[in-house]
Amino acid sequence: MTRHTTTPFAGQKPGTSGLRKKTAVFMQPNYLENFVQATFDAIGGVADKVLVLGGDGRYFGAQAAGIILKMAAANGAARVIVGQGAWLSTPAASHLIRIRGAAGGIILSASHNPGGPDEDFGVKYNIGNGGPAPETVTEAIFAATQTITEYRKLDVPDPDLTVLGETVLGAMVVEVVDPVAAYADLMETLFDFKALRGLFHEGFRVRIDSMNAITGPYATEIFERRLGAAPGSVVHATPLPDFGGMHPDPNPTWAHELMAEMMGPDAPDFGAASDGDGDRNMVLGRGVYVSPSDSLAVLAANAHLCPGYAAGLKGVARSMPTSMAVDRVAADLGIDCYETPTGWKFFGNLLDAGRVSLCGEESFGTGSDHVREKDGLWAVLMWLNIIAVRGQGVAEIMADHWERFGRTYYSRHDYEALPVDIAELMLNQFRAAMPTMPGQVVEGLTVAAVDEFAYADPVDGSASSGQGLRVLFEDGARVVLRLSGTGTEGATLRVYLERYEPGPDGLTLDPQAALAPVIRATEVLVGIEGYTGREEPDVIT
Ligand code: G16
Repeated sequence: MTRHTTTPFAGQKPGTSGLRKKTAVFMQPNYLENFVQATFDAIGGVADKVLVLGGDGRYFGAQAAGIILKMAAANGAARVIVGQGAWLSTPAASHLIRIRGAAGGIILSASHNPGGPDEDFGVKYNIGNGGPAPETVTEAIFAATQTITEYRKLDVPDPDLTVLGETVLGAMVVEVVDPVAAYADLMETLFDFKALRGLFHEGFRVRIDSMNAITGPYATEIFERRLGAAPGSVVHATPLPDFGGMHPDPNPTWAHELMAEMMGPDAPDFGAASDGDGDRNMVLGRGVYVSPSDSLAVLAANAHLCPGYAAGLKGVARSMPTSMAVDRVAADLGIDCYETPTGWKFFGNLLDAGRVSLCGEESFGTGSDHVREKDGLWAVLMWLNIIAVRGQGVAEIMADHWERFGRTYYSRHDYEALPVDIAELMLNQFRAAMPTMPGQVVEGLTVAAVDEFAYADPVDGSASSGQGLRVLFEDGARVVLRLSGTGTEGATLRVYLERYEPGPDGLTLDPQAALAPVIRATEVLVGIEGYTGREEPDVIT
């Protein structure tokens, strides 16, 4: 019996990056099955197709993989390539889809959200280019979830995913692969591993915090085995179902152990943290935190020092709320810089069309055309390659960058788990007041323009509206407001703040101090405390 009748669940609408819900929601009978069958139906079925499957090791991941394999078999798939133990980092899954010519892949992860029976789970579908499904596909999936009446699943025991090699499930081949090898090999083609080995041989010290999530095995293989970093350089290196209680979001708040180490006495030369599924990164030097927007700008300015990018960049792209630091680098290099809505899926067309080779977001994501996802360890390797070639530490590289391009002070303030109606009311009131704002002087800043970001994809013309409210001030300062599309509890308000300082003076301020007038002006214009009762953000990046 492979056909099972079912009825729709409300709210199976993919957000910024796939469907994310509390684990218990996903574990209720038919919930995962409905979403997976809707995905298969929305992409025209999976009969005779090859798929990739894996996830970040979080609770319910292996069980979900078993269910999905039995569904793929019942739906007639030819082969599913699955990471051993149902493990694959998101960038590694993207790479496997591409090199194996798969029709697409399913990634089991709620990314940077905590994991465990009381925390979060997620499922996202990536298309044949290796990248997240675009909105046309996610909308078709959502539509299918609303009318679903049956799903297909073989009634057989779960396949064994602990042993490498091929087995047969119904008429489908299940191919269990080493999750790390192909990805680590790809990294060797992009970066100068000989120079990096030299760096470590000379005693360069790193601390790579994998936050008990999926990058542990990847980082251990690449840094400790292939590059000769000291044993123990990778910490929290074993993926655990609940991430050992860590919140695998690589930012100063959640990666506080790494922050303390890097800001403390006898800090290593370089530090980095990854998120649950390995696509995000946070970069630190001894005593220095690098904001993600600055990291993108530094990588763009120095990419040519790495073998895989020696020919120069075709163009760069950033999400709209990401700071404009990379725009200044692009202007200097004479290459295009694209501004897209939040969500890696919006970079896919630009990468496929060869318009850009490097992209990034303020949300700790950077990547290139080597895959179609952001890639945390890739970013770390690029930084180390640049350090090895320039012979400078992170602090010197940052100082040099700001001296050359000026500094874009940047910070994001998050207000988490707000009541949805309050958050929406606040933004609706702001929207209604927008026409009255230009020309107003607030906390010494003059409002130059206010708008709501909309995007027309320059490659296929697809349009996306309602992508963030923007206030531009006359001195070039900016604030952006939007609600997160990745949370699972209430609404998360994100407030993105920036101000440009051309230098040569004023390049070494504390970002919160440098942004104080913009922060005050935002409070006057939006009234966050009045609506929410919150005096402080929950997370500051
Ligand atoms: C996802 C998306 C990113 C996005 C981030 C934050 O990252 O892939 O493109 O910037 O969420 O989105 P939001 O502000 O809507 O929460 P990840 O690492 O969670 O897949």
